[in-house]
Amino acid sequence: MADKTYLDWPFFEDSHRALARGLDDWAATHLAGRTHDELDSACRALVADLAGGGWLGYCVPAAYGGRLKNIDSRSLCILRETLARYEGLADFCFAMQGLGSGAISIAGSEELKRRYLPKVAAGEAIAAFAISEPDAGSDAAAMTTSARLEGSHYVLDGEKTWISNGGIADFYCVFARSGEEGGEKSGAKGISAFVVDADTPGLEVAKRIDVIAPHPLATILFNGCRVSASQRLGEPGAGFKIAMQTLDIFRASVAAAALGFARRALDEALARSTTRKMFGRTLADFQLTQAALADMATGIDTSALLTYRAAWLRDEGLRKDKRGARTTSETAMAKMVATETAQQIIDRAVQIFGGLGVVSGQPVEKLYREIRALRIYEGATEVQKLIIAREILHRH
Ligand code: COS
Repeated sequence: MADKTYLDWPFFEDSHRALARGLDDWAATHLAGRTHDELDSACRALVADLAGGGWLGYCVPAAYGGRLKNIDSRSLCILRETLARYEGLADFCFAMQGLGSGAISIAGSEELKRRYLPKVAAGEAIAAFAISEPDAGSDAAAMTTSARLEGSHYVLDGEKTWISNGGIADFYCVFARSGEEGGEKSGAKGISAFVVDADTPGLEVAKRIDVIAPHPLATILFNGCRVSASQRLGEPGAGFKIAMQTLDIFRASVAAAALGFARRALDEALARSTTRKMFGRTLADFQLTQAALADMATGIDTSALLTYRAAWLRDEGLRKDKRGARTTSETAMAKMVATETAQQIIDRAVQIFGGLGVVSGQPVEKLYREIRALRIYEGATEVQKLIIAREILHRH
């Protein structure tokens, strides 16, 4: 039984506690023990189920079919933490509906918001976020995909890779160089954001990528892909900031997902160590096991404090209508600490399970594969360090 005492912390309101309880009950019925054969159909089914439960409504604002007036970071974190504790793929499907549509919620025109966001909440459209390129991952501003304005349309050319939901998405939020401020050499400037429907001529899913914790992932090619200028998000050249603002919201939820994986690992380790007989005692009677369990529990609380601080700060900023308030460094700290710590916690859980811990299909074996990518995507740990340092040096 996962520890829920953190819900009493002052970061939360009663609505968050009710959300955590309701979701936990739903997940126990709909996700526990769920298995799947074919990845794409499993993801489509999960998106439909998450929509049916009303959970995707937390990915978009209420005016466009969502549950709350603004996207609420603490709710996103509770959702991802709980889903990850039960089933990593469900967490993935939920997270991508949010990340893939976040740029529309932040910067879309009224028309784009009305066209796309209600479908995201209803699970009728699957969303994707397309920023990374073969030579522009951590250095996102090095992107070279171009968006050339021709009359009332932009023409997109280039290659995006590591695109989650690539191949099953109905639309992609694409970041490309529209060149307002001097073409390819202008770094973060001169990048614009667009919503591109998956069936737009010139958009091709070139290659699916298999990873250790399988989820839909692909390389996407744009070849003379014509997109109406009305599909642009925000002003020309505002794309990099829109991308960073989107990541500011969802990075805290990556920390929460890591926390969910870590909590599950501790639960599994507790169950195993209190029942496994060894040398006439149980594993949990040994001080070395107790030391491991103590480190795991402390790591979980450390991560949770940073994660929910970041989420609470962002929600408070919105509540006070301080729209400019950035939580960039707090979010980066949470993402870095929670993902790195979860990796260690899960590794310890595998060790406590011994040989059984590396048997395919065991929960801790699955967690071991699932956690790894979180230390890389949405800004690798090394990038989070750069971001934290940049922010504190800037304040200094
Ligand atoms: N919110 C709003 N604006 C932001 C921002 C944020 N969180 N972060 C940066 N900006 C703005 C800056 O203020 C700057 O604007 P001005 O020139 O008007 O001041 C502009 O964006 C460029 O910022 P910066 O100079 O810091 O850009 P860099 O190219 O140096 O950015 C980092 C470096 C590492 C922060 C960036 O490339 C990054 O986050 N990389 C990781 C990308 C990532 O997560 N990739 C995975 C994608 S999803 S799997």
